[in-house]
Order: sequence, then C-alpha cells, then structure tokens
Amino acid sequence: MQLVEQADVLFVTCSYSKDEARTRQIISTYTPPLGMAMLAAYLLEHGVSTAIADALALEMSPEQVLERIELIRPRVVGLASITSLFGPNRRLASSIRARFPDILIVLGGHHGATFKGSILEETPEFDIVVYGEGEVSLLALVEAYAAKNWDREAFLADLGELSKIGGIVFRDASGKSVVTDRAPLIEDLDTLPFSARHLLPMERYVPLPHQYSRLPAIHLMGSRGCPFNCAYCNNTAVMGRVLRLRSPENIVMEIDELKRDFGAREIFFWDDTMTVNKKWLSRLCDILTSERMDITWSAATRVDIVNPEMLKMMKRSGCWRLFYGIESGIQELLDLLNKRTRLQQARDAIKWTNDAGIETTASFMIALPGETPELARETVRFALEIKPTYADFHVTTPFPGTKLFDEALEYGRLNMDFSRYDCYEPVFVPFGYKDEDEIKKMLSFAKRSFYFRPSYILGKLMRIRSFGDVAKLLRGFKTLIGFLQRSKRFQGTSDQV
Ligand code: B12
Ligand code: SF4
Repeated sequence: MQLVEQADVLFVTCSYSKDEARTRQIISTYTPPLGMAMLAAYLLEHGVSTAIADALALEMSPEQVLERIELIRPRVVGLASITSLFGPNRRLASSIRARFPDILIVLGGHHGATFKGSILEETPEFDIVVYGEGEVSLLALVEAYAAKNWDREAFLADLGELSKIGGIVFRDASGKSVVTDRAPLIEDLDTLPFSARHLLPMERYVPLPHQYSRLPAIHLMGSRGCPFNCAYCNNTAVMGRVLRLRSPENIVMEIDELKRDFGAREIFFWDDTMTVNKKWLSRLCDILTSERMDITWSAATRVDIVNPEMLKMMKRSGCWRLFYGIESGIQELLDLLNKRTRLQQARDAIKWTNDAGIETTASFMIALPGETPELARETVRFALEIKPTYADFHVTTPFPGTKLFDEALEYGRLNMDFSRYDCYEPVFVPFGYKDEDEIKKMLSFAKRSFYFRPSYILGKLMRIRSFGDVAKLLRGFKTLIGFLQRSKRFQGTSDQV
C-alpha cells in the first residue's frame, strides 16, 4: 500500500464497535471499499490528490483515524454508508467536525442515496450528501470547492454554485435541504480508470475459505446496475436499473494489471447479476479461456438466466463458484418478493451448475413476509433437496427505499433501529412468528441443518487433497461456529424450533 503524506481528499471507512469488530474477526473478513477506490482513481486522474484510510481493515481506533487526518490534512473527508453503518459514520463525522472545523465532510453510499434531504436536516455533522453514482458529482464538488480556495464557509454559503452540481444535497440559508438533479450516469464505463488499489491495504482482503479457490483473489466489477426489481433489494438505489457493461477487453486489461501488481490468480466479481447479457459473457469467457490468462473466478447471478451450455463455457473459462439468491423454498413467498423465479428454475440452475463442475452457494432469507416457522422449515428442506455446495441463510431485512420496507407493516412488525439492519439481527417479525427470538432460533436451525449433516461433513472430508484443503476446512468450520455463537448470544436458551 502506498502511504500518502498529504492529500486534498481523504476517504475513510469507519469501523464497528469493539464487540462488533470482535465478532467480525470470528465470522467474517475484511473486504475492499471498491466504491471509494473507484472514486479515488477518478479524482487522481483529474489531478486531485487523494488518499484512502480503510480504518476498518486496518483496525484503526477512532483516535488513530483522527491522527491520520491530522497528518494528511485533507480539505475534504469522504465517508460512505450503508444503512447499518450510518450511526458509526455519524459518530466519526462528529469527531472529525469537532477537531477539524474547516474540513468539508461529504457522505456517499446507499443510506445517503435513500434518505437524501432528511439526512442533512437531521445530522449537522455532514456538509453535503452525494447520492447516486459518485464520480462526476464528487469531482464537480471538489473542483468548485478548490475554486473557493478551500474556504468551507464561503463554499457552503454559495448556494448558486452548489445548485449547479448534479447529484448532491446541500442546505439552504434556513438549513433546509436542497436536492439537485441526479448527475447523468456514466454511459461508457470503459472511460473510467481502474480502481486505485495502491491506496488500499490489499493484503488484508483475504476472502473467507468458501469464497476462493486460489489466492490472491481480488475483487472487481465488470458492470453497474441491475435490470431486475426484487422487492427487498437496495442495489439499484445508487446505480439504477439500467445494466451498463464494461467491455470484456477493458476488464481483462484490469485483470492483467492485477496479475502484474498483486499477483492475482483469482477474480471475485462483485457484479449484481453476471449472466444477464449472454453475448458479453461469452466474449469475456472466450478471453479468459485463453491459456495466457490462467485466472479462476467466481460471481453472483440469478437462477433464471443460466443454462447448461453457458455454465460449461463459464467453467472452461475458470469459473469455479456461483452465488445464487434463491431466497425461499415457497413459491408464494417468492412471488410476494417480485423475485420472478420459479422453484423449478432454482432446482435446475443448481443441478446444471453442479454438473458443470462449478460450486454453488444458494442464499436464502428467513422470516419473509407471509412466512411461518413451518414454511421456513420447508425452505430449509428445499435447501437440502437442491444440494448446493454451500447455503447462506440471512434474516429478512427491509432496507429503507425498497418496496419491502414500504409494505413491511402490512406483513409484520418492523424495528426502526437501523444499526441492526445487518441481515443477521431480526428487525422484521412477520405475523407468523412470535418474536425475534423465534427467528434467531430458526436461523441457527437452518445453518445447523445444512452444515452439521453427517453426509455433508463426510463429503467435505472426502474431498480433502492437500494441507491447504485442511486449513481451508478448519477456517470454514471456525467461521461457522462463529456464526452460531453469535446467534446464540442473541437468542434465548432453547434451540428447539
Ligand atoms: C460488494 C458488496 C458487499 C461486499 C463488500 C462491501 C464493501 N466492502 O464495500 C460484502 C460481501 C462484504 C458485503 C457485505 C454486506 N453488505 Co453489501 N453489497 C455489496 C454490493 C453487491 C456492491 C458494492 C460495491 O462495491 N459497488 C460498486 C461501487 C462502484 O458502488 P458503490 O459502492 O455504491 O459506490 C458508488 C457510490 O455509492 C458512490 N460512493 C461510494 N462511496 C462514496 C463515498 C463518498 C464520499 C461519495 C461522495 C460517494 C461515494 O460512488 C461510488 C462510485 O460511483 C452492494 C450492492 C450494489 N450493487 O451496490 C451490496 C450492498 C451495499 N450491501 C448491502 C448489505 C446489507 C450488506 C451487509 C449488511 C449484508 C450482510 N450482512 O452480509 C454486509 C455489510 C458489510 C459491511 N459492513 O460493509 C446492501 C446495503 C443496503 C443498505 N441500504 O444498507 C447492498 C446495497 C445490497 C442490498 N442488500 O441491497 N457487501
Ligand atoms: S436481488 Fe439481485 S436480481 Fe434482484 S434486483 Fe437485486 S441485484 Fe437485481
């Protein structure tokens, strides 16, 4: 990682409470703030000195973050927030504001994009919110700020200048928020520079054992946006519903750079839905298949947009794992989610993918609207029936800005403590469940049912080929126990469901 000594813009990720950090070390791993790295690359390309402090991955204390800011002396600090991290981000902004009153504090990411105006009216710590795709808006903002000689007060008072910048929220003279028109989405993603990973502690981002087949495995996005409209999904809040694709050639150029700079052997595609455009996928696979590449990769997609030929082609090109959001084993519940998939498509997709020699992760949501514990057990049975390599179970979390959030009260009770919106803690209790505790027990039951089957454990043991496999298996086991211990801490004494 390149240590930057002075920069006009500093992005900072914020960490969890001590307890959360401890839990994450058991159950999770650090992941790169790719959005910030993309923004940093864009700013650097336009001559703006930029740094990133990934405080979360570097396990920096709040005081260390302030020391770093003291050292770098940025004019702008950029924070990004998903819903569950809004509280910690606000605390961080508050401590920066207290110590560095002249720094402009800008918030980006999904929570800001969802709440826009109300954020500024309720949280004085933030100066500006950038909603939507950040590159164009943030650069315009920084350039306008520089033109004001980095004078925060003068800049924030120039409402005429601020209103010319697309995709931002600022306060007018009375403190009311003003939302400017959305900045146009970047049409040609190939015009964007590659993520500024040299500003990140890349050695910290080792995926979980079931998430890689070879190391170093590096995260990358080949597209932005998703054309589907699932009722629970907040993905499109920032990037919209139109799928924009980088050219396969441009993606491969970035992979070449990752091989050269970080020795990448595997790519972890973070795209929302990798197989929407078959022509694009086929071209990408063609290039990746060529021997020169020697890259393995994994990605996420939907069960209704794969077929056996495509999967075989993906396997040939190095794909070793696919993540499918299956969500439920009950068709009526899927229909309520506007998922637009059939259970038979889930069965077929998992079978075809397994047959192609690609590992599968099937993800399910527990405590959906209309669900009862009996229906959840049916979903667990479905997960066992379709035989994915791994199954993820999360609790239903109605994120603000989604149809699920708007309609949640028709189907159950909703807790509005956003700090708990992390997909592990139940915040939504459908009428079919007694209380949160019953949901936590169901989550734990689902995980144990899937992973503690003798046939599953035996299958894993039979596949051990090397010491590396043993180490991976042990780390995976530790992760699972971490999950279960965490849900145990959340729940009551009985495990009966
Ligand atoms: C990759 C990913 C992850 C990764 C890594 C996250 C990371 N380190 O960044 C993993 C798998 C670890 C993960 C975990 C979780 N995730 Co996630 N994740 C995503 C995903 C698919 C892509 C994010 C991404 O990198 N996008 C690419 C970049 C280019 O886009 P971007 O980050 O939005 O950045 C742009 C703008 O937001 C803006 N911007 C970003 N930062 C900043 C900063 C400033 C200052 C400015 C001005 C602008 C700006 O500009 C950027 C470039 O245009 C999104 C869905 C999506 N499509 O966005 C969900 C998503 C962000 N995740 C979500 C959730 C809920 C979670 C979890 C809580 C779920 C869980 N329990 O597993 C955890 C929380 C982890 C955590 N604490 O960070 C939700 C958030 C919803 C919400 N409103 O809170 C999303 C939207 C998916 C969903 N369910 O709808 N996630
Ligand atoms: S859940 Fe997946 S398919 Fe559905 S809208 Fe979100 S990203 Fe698209």
